[in-house]
Amino acid sequence: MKLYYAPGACSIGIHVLLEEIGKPYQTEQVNLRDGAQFKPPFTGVNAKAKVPTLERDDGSILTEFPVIARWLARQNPQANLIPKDEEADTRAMEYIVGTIHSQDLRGFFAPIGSLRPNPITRQ
Ligand SMILES: N[C@@H](CCC(=O)N[C@@H](CS)C(=O)NCC(=O)O)C(=O)O
Repeated sequence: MKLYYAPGACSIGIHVLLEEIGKPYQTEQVNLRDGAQFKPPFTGVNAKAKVPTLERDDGSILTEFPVIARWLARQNPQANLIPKDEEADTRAMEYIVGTIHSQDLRGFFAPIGSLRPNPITRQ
């Protein structure tokens, strides 16, 4: 497997999952500041020009953070990354997609106390 990532980007979440799973993987940095996402060879990998992008061992490409996260979790049940119960699984995905991906990842990079909570979710 190979994770295409960028420093300071949400691809860190997939990187964390790969570390949790503990199986070998490769990484390739995509320099978003230089616009590498809009140029070959990366556009040949993911025409949506976004990280995270995951190349699986069969060469196929997965895009979209929640999709990659879910696939990794389901492929690696020993890592206990996702609940087996359907309702708990649904709620976990709701949290991951709505809260961790869209809001909390900012917290990795922003100074403590500099973020205002979402006025609706208060998180
Ligand atoms: N819907 C995508 C969004 C991914 C995304 O926005 N990635 C950002 C980094 S956090 C990116 O690659 N930005 C490059 C750009 O928009 O040019 C997902 O869930 O994976």
